[in-house]
Amino acid sequence: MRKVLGAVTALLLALGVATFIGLPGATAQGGTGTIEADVKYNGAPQVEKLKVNKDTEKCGTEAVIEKVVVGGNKGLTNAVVSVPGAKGGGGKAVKGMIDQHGCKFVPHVVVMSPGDLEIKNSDDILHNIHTYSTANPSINKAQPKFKKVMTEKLEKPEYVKVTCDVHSWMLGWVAVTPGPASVTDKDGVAKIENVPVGKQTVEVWHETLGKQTKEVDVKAGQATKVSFEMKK
Ligand SMILES: [Cu+2]
Repeated sequence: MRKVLGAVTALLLALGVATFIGLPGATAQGGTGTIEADVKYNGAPQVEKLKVNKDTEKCGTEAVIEKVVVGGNKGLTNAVVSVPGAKGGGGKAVKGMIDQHGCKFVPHVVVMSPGDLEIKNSDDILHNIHTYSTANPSINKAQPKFKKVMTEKLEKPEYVKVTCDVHSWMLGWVAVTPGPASVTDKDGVAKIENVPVGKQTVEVWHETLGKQTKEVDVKAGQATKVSFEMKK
């Protein structure tokens, strides 16, 4: 009996020490960490320019369609970085919001949790919202100038293309992601907070360069860095 008690005490002590100094394999404490993704593109930017002759007082006379935006140090802008498997982590649901402003969808790429997408019209002219999707029902609705805000539902994870049938050049994307997500900035960097600790798959998606995934190991209260290089 004494031997058994001794062994149990030793085991408890070892576990206690392991937990205290945070050894790998110590009792899981849960918690969340941050992922810092760095997305690069080793190619030329792709920008199209178009003459505009409709609603020019709001739209201007030239439309700039930014398909691939590359910043300093080859950073790729407008890529969605997400952790699709991290459902129900420390993250909160994110409501989608897109604005038809200056005859552009602002922001060009928006991320949201499955649920409501709020569509604004701050132009005081007629716009339309037309989505191209497979998992979600398609939306094709006029948004007259007096309709400042419309709310639509996108319940299923998907990358949804958004256009306006009134202004053919208008193009935006809505990323409906089950887990936490973020969009890369002008340097190609995206930070995702509140990712549950442990092995996670990070997904990067870009409207013209496709998708890539990588595995990371997220540690509590720490930033885990991951780099991607998108190809044509
Ligand atoms: Cu429009």
